[in-house]
Amino acid sequence: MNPEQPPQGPESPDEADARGRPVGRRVLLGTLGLGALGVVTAPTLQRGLESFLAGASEKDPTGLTGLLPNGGGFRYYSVTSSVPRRNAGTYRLTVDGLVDRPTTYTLARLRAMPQTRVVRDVQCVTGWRVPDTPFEGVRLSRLLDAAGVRPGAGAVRFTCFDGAYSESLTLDQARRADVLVALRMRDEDITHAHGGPARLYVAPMYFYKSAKWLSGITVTGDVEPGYWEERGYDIDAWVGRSNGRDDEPTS
Ligand SMILES: Nc1nc2c(c(=O)[nH]1)N[C@H]1C(S)=C(S)[C@@H](COP(=O)(O)O)O[C@H]1N2
Ligand SMILES: [Mo]
Repeated sequence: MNPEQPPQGPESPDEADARGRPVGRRVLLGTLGLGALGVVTAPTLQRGLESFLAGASEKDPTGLTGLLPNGGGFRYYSVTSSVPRRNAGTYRLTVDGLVDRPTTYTLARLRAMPQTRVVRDVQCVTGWRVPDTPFEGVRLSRLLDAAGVRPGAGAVRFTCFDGAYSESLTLDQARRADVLVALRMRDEDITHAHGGPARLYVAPMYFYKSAKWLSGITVTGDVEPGYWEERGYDIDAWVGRSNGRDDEPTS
């Protein structure tokens, strides 16, 4: 069983109902269904829904998944039941480890750097795929070059301000032109639910590599398995060439 997926793995509210899920989840998915139809649009309502989702996850030990309002097919994932909010005033991204110049970035400073836009499909390892999704932000390679990676370094570890999630890439993977510290998604600032104000975006790999709520980039000697990788997912997560799946590559 894929640990990311709820026990019966519903892919839509209707399927969920047909399978006679417990009332709690039916209510949750029904509410999300309304949102997906565009009924929930105001930011304040969306915020309310997010906290409702956070509360619901506490009763669901499998973790929280569901369709987001106006989510365009994306599902909300978090391994924690709540995540603190960071904004332009409070957000910080630290680059440290085997580097000559450890650096802490504010959001303003990241926004002032050259921005790269990448448009690819998004593929989750549980099966869902969203076509042609624009992500925009600072190339990870640029941040690594600015910090000055030391000889002997071989990997990069990512940590998150949810306090739980982590990810990793080899240095070669991290230096790809389609790997970003993304500030925008679908041509809008990344929302809290999608991991804003900044998330990792690793275009050629399953979406679990794209760590939300990114707060730390640490250059290391060797790859350290990330959150899901300690729970069975492949560390080299190329779409279509890992995790026993044969999806069309995304990049
Ligand atoms: N911090 C954090 N990042 C995360 C996750 C998470 O639970 N926590 N889930 C991963 C998985 S499995 C997926 S599919 C995507 C979901 O991103 P979305 O919620 O924006 O659709 O985020 C990835 N990054
Ligand atoms: Mo995922």
